[in-house]
Amino acid sequence: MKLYNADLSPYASRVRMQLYLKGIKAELVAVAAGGSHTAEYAKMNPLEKIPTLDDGGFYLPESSAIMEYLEDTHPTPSLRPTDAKERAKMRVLFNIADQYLLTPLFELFEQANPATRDAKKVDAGITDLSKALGALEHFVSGGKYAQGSSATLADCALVPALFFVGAIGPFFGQSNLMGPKVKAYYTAIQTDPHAAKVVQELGTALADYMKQGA
Ligand SMILES: N[C@@H](CCC(=O)N[C@@H](CS)C(=O)NCC(=O)O)C(=O)O
Repeated sequence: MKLYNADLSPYASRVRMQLYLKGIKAELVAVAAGGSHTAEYAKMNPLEKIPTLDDGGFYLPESSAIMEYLEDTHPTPSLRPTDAKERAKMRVLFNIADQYLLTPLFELFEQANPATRDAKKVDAGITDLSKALGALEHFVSGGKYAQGSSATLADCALVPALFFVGAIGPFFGQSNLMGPKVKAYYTAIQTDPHAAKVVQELGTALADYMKQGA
């Protein structure tokens, strides 16, 4: 099995965290910047996005579809709660990371350079991000895992998103955006070696990216 990956991608990072948590040995194939927009890549994934899973010639795009597929094909350990209400809550937490956190984070990332910054876009981004973090504060447990006593797909999505909250906020003088439960959760989840590995990979990839941009 292969995962077409970029260490800095929050979408690929959530799949890597799932692979680590489940002990699935997949080959990580690094896709260079722009590499998803080649004819060869588009044959596997016409959406031209990272990640793509290759399971023996079965090519699957979209991180959430990949993650559900991996749960179906590798059921243990399960990262989906069995209780219907807990499973539904996992999907809410996942969507908060996937849509409500990542959308303003990408918008803010584009405004990182003070020389070309649009103050209105920054204000809108910080407002949306704060609102999403407020919703997360409502739903998250505040313990080691986003919900319950073991890792779920929600943790896989939240860890990369919260890494970017911590990394991007300071560009705009916002180093304290997380509420107390989210902050406690993000600190505690990093005692899980698989989460810590993903945070470390993201940190290295971001440092490399900043060096290239400088
Ligand atoms: N909905 C997709 C989003 C994937 C995505 O946007 N990946 C980014 C990397 S962070 C990408 O491939 N960007 C390349 C581009 O759009 O040119 C998923 O969940 O996999």
